[in-house]
Amino acid sequence: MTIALYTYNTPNGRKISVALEEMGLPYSVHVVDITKGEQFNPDFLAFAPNNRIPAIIDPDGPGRQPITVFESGAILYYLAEKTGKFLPRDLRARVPVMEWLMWQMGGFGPMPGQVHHFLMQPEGPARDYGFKRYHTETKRLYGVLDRRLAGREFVATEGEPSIADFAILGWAWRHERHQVPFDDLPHVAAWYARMMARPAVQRGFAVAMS
Ligand SMILES: N[C@@H](CCC(=O)N[C@@H](CS)C(=O)NCC(=O)O)C(=O)O
Repeated sequence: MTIALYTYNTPNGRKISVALEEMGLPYSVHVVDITKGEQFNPDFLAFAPNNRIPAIIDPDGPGRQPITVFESGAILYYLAEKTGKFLPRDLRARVPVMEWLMWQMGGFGPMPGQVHHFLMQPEGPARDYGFKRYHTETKRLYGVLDRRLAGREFVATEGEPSIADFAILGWAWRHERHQVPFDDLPHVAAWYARMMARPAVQRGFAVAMS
């Protein structure tokens, strides 16, 4: 049965279209235009109470009953559990995936997101302060990621990516917008190229959302 994906052309939205493509799950795309305030539509808020994309409705959830899921990290976890893909069953192997998924959700998303916000502000001391603070923190996070990826193919698994890679990729996709070139991040650059070369990832980023 087809999963309904409520989304928009943003890092958090792209994480889920990438994951759905990688998992080979059928899905329909329902664009929520957040530039027009559609995230406040009561029909959307009924299952996405934080008025943010992405969210999904799976008509074939646990017990073959429908389920709704909001928060991109929770959606990735749900889809991985549903399909048995991109999240190891073994607890020791699963822990690093959850560590790096939480690392993304808690920092490598909120911090570059603030860079995007301050870049849109009128020039002045407030913009400069906000940009410097969040850009510095964003660059620190990229450094953490680069050190983690040294000698590794994927962030938290070996042989194939995990949901943590999909989560992080969504934000790395916007590295030019938050002004972090990969020149001094060789391991991030190699991982990014590796991930972007995957046909399913390309399909996930190509899904029309406007
Ligand atoms: N923690 C949430 C963040 C979702 C989020 O911030 N979504 C943005 C687009 S990337 C949004 O819907 N913004 C709408 C708004 O700010 O009103 C998640 O990972 O799902």
